[in-house]
Amino acid sequence: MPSGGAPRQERSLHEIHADDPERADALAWGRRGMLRGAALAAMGAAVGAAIPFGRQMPGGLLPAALAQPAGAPAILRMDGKGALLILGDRPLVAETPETLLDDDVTTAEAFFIRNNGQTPEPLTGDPRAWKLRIDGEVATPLDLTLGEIEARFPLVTRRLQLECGGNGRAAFVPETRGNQWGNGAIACAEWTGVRLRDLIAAAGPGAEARFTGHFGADPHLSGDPNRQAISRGMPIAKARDEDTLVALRLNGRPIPTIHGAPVRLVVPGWPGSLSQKWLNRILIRKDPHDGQGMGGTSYRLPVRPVVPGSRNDGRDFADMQSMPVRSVLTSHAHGARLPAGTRALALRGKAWAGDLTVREQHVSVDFGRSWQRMDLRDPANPHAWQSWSGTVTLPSDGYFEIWYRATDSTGAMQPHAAPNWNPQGYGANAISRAAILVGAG
Ligand SMILES: Nc1nc2c(c(=O)[nH]1)N[C@H]1C(S)=C(S)[C@@H](COP(=O)(O)O)O[C@H]1N2
Ligand SMILES: [Mo]
Repeated sequence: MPSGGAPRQERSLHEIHADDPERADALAWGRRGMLRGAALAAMGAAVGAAIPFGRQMPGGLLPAALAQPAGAPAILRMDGKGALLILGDRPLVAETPETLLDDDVTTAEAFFIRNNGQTPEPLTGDPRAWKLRIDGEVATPLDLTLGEIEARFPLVTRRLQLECGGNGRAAFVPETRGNQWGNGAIACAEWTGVRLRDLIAAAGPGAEARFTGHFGADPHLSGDPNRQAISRGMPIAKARDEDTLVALRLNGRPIPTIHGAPVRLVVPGWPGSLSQKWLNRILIRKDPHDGQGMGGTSYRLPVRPVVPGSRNDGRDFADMQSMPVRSVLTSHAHGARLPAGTRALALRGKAWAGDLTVREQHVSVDFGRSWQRMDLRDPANPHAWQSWSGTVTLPSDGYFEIWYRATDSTGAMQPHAAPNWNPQGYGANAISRAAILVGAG
C-alpha cells in the first residue's frame, strides 16, 4: 500500500479489474452510473481504443473486452471434429465458437459435444443389428433392430435445433455449477429418422402412458455398470410431437460415434439432455421418469424466484421444457479487430426460441441506447433456427460492442442479465456482447 508522500504508480483499469473488479467498476463509474471523463479515458486505454459511445455505457458494466476469462481455452483435436473449445475432458464437453455456426445447417464437424459419461467404443459390425427396446406401459413390448425400424416406419428429414439446457450458463451471477458454456451449446443439423410417436403407437400404449424414460449405452464415468451416465424422460405429448425423432442419420450420413451412433433421440427445442445418444431403450411410464438427471435441481427451474447464490434442494422447481429465446452472432468473433476506417459492418447470425419461433432480431452498437432491427428469415421447418442479417454503421474508429437480442413469437425478448437464477444454471439467455476494435493497435 502506498503511504506518505511517495509518488503513486498509476495502475491501469485492466490491472485493477484483474484483482478487484468491484473497485474497478467503482472507479470507472460514478455513483450516478455515468462513465466519468477520466475513467472513460482510462477505460479506453485499457481496451486499446477510444470508446465513442462510452457515455451510453450503463453503470456497473465493464467493457466486454475485459470480461474475458484468463488464459486461452484448449482447442479440441479429434478426427472429424472442428476447432471446438474444450470445457471439460472427463466427461468430454466442447463448445462451438459462434463464428462456426454461420452455416444454415450445422456440420457434424461444428456440432458441440456434451457427454455425461464415457464415450462408447466405435461400433463394429452391422449397425442395422443394433437393438432398441420399447417397453413399460404398452400392450406389446418391442425389441426392434435398426434394420427393422427403417423397413417398417416412414423416414422423415428435418432441420432441428439441439441445445444444451445449460447453454449460456457463464452469464449467471453468482456463478453456478456445471460447464461454463458461452452461447455455443447449440446446433441445427439435418436429422433423418423415424418419429418416436410411430414407435410408441406400434407398441400399443396403455391409458397410463404419460411419460417416457430414455436409456443409452454409454458407461457411467465410474465404469459402474449399474449406474447410468444420464437417463432422462419427458411428458408423452412431447414424445408424440411430429418433430421428435429417433434419428439414424446426421446430414445424410451415419451419426458419428461421439454424437450417438448408430441411433439417438432428437427432441428439438427442449433441453438437449432429452436427446439420448447411443439409444437402446425407451420406457413408457405412468409417472415421471426417475433416472439420472431427473428430480432435485437437475434440468429444473424455480417456479418462484430464489435468492441468487442460495442453496436449494429443488423441491419447488419444475422440469425445464421449451428452451428460451436466444441468438448468436456468426459474422464477427468477440474481440475482432477491423481496419481503420471501417464504418459499415455487415452482420449475420442465428436465432431460435425452443418450441416457438423468433419474431424479431435487434442489434445495438451504442450500448443499448438505440436498437436496429435486422432482416430475419423464416425457419426451414418448425424447430429449425432462423438466420438474421443486417448492416450497422459506426461513427468513427474505436472500441464498440455489438449487442444482439432476439424476441420470440410471444414478445419475450432476451433480458439484459441471466434470469431466474438457479443452482445448476439453466436458461441463461442474456443479451450477448461482442467487442470490436476498429483501427486500433
Ligand atoms: N447417452 C447419452 N445421451 C446424451 C448425453 C450423454 O451424456 N449420454 N448428453 C446429453 C446432453 S446433456 C446433451 S446437451 C446432448 C448433447 O448432444 P451432442 O453431444 O451430440 O452435442 O446429448 C444428450 N444425450
Ligand atoms: Mo446438456
